[in-house]
Amino acid sequence: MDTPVQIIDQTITPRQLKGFVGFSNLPRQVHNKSIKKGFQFTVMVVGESGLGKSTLINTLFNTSIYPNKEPKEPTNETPKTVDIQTITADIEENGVKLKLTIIDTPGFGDYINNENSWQPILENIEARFDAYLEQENRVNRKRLIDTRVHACVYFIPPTGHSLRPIDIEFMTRLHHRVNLIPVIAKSDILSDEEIKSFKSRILEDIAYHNIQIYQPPIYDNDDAETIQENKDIILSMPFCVVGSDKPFKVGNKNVRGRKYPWGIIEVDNPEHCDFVKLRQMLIRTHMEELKEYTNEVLYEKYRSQKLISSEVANSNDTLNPLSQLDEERRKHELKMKKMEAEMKAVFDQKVHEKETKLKQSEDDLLAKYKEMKEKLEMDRINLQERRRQAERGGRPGTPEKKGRKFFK
Ligand SMILES: Nc1nc2c(ncn2[C@@H]2O[C@H](COP(=O)(O)OP(=O)(O)OP(=O)(O)O)[C@@H](O)[C@H]2O)c(=O)[nH]1
Ligand SMILES: [Mg+2]
Repeated sequence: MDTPVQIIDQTITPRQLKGFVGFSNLPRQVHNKSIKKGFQFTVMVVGESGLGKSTLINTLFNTSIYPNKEPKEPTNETPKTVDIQTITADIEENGVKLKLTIIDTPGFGDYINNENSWQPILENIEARFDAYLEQENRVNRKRLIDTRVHACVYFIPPTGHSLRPIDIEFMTRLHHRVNLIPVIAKSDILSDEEIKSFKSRILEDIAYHNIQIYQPPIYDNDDAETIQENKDIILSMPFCVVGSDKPFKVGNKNVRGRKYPWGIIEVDNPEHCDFVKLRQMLIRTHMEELKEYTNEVLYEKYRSQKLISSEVANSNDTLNPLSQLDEERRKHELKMKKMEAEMKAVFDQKVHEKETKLKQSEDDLLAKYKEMKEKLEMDRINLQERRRQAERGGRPGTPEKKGRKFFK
């Protein structure tokens, strides 16, 4: 006999453990597993040629992910579209492995007509979503390889004015598919004042166009220090960055920076630029957040939009039986109407041909009739003439005599 399920009032009472149980080790277990598997992280860099994309990536990961550039062979050919290049690097720090993928977009904004520069980039991001979706739909989903783009660093040229139409277009087209992190490139060429006003102008433009850039979340249960750190990060956006892998001696320290006649701009000095804050957010504190947001919000939105559109397409294919009958009847009626029209056209054609023929023979008959009539008339005249001659006594040409007597 089954015992009926009892609904028990579940008042949760905190219990004191009498000794060490061990589940506090759970975060460590998860952590160790992730370390063993290694982490995957994919960053995209977008910006015009020469804005320092490759240099910044090398500076961020403190390694030569990008080899030194070979000087380009002069060529008459200019590529017509944005090219997309992928570099993968396995890096390791204190036993933690990171499979880093950098997606570079040389050619963005480099053409006379840059109208659709954003398109191949959006297509690339969506193709990566599709690849993930395809893996999720497989029967064996044990080892999903995540090649989705987790962050897109967008390089704004250091003009000091405001966002250009191409920047606004790019961000508007991409913000619902990727975590956008706008940065002011080569900010060492701008003064502190210029950076301040440029930043606020950019933020105004971003707000005006309802562009969503990545915002690190602030959790109430974080410690005060983390909350302050996150607030500082948010306040510094869009980060003004400087890239350099050249070390210089400052005092007795080696620093990475760019040398000017008046001094050195240090990459890793938060007083000099926001490079440290970008690295903090992208690599040290929010890498997992960026991945989660990509998975739970951006990818989820893409996936459901895709499902809805494929359902609509399917529902057009599979109508219910009644509408299927209706559809068939409609098709049949159309076919009948078409046949009717064709038959009528053939009939009209035939009638027309017959009419033309009849008209022709009517004309022929009329002509024949006329001819015969004329012939008959001639015959009649001839006969009359002969009759008159016969009456005159067979002498043609003799006029009739008056008072002529007949013998009996
Ligand atoms: N002043 C200044 N120059 C920089 C900075 N970052 C890079 N550069 C210089 O700018 C030039 C181009 O840098 P790259 O990193 O190759 O630029 P890129 O955006 O990758 O260029 P493409 O690969 O052609 O798209 C190099 O001479 C760099 O040394 C920076 O922050 N400030
Ligand atoms: Mg480059």
